Amino acid sequence: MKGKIVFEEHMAIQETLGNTKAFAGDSGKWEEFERQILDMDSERIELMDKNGIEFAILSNNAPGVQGILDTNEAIKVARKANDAMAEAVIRNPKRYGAFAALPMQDPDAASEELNRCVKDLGFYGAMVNGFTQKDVQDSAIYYDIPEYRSFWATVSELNVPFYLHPRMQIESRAPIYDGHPWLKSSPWGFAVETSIHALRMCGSGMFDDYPKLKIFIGHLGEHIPYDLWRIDARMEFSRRAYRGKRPLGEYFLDNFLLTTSGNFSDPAFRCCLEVVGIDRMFFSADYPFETMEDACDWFDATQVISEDERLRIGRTNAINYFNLEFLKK
Ligand code: GRE
Ligand code: ZN
Repeated sequence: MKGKIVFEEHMAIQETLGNTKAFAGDSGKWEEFERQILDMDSERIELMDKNGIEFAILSNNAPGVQGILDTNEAIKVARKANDAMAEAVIRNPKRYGAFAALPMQDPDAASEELNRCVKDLGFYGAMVNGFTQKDVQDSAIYYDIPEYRSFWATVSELNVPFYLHPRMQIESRAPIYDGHPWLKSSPWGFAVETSIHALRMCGSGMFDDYPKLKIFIGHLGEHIPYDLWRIDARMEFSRRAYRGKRPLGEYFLDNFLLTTSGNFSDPAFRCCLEVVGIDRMFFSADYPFETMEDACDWFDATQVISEDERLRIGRTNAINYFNLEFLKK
């Protein structure tokens, strides 16, 4: 299929590059990842052309700004990453958009940077790499807590999506993975981290306060669609400190949108379509950690969807959602 649109597609600047290496470093592919994630002009555009991807919304690598302990440093690095994406968009305005990296260490600074990126730079929303560390290595701040309500007010008012991207749990908080570091990163731990964060948001009441919020999660929903029925069913027995006004599954269906990033499985795709419906499904690759070729070869051929549905998930859902009317010309 030609004209596909993708938006879990990572870039890095030197300041954020190193902290991805820890979970991509033993693959033997680091040199390739490094070359590809730093490039926004040549190889990336060639691969987009070759694989029928017309437009990509770029985002900073994980954990990126969320792994920076010093708040002022986080603010500076987020601005720098965002400026680098903005420049890439200026060089190739018909091929790229951008999601803001945000210094979540300080909710007000994050709001300010999101405002700047959306209003001044024309960004389409934010991508944040899971919980944020702050001040000390042993820290993990999740955004469902009351301190972030003013930030969510900004996101809601700007009417842009927030893409919640995985990161790896930090060593001191992950004894359950002892002896199994492979389990802690993208094979499993990424989805554990991200799904817990998403469920915490559902249970926090933040979607009662800001019902228009839209949170993207990738990897076909980070395991949640498969378990959505069970979560609601078992919560009949376990609702202590659940602060949502409605059943959890309703928030998941109303406030979350899913991409296919990094999960090119027909059975999992079928499950998502059945649980959340086609209007909440969007194609994405997860470049450079997945090749565009693998993502597109699967998506272009999967028999789980009709040709009309392929066009919607691969293109028109994104055009409508992000108002990419200029791509229709
Ligand atoms: C991802 O974005 O999904 C990712 C990383 C780093 C390593 C592996 C991976 O950001 O899948
Ligand atoms: Zn990713």
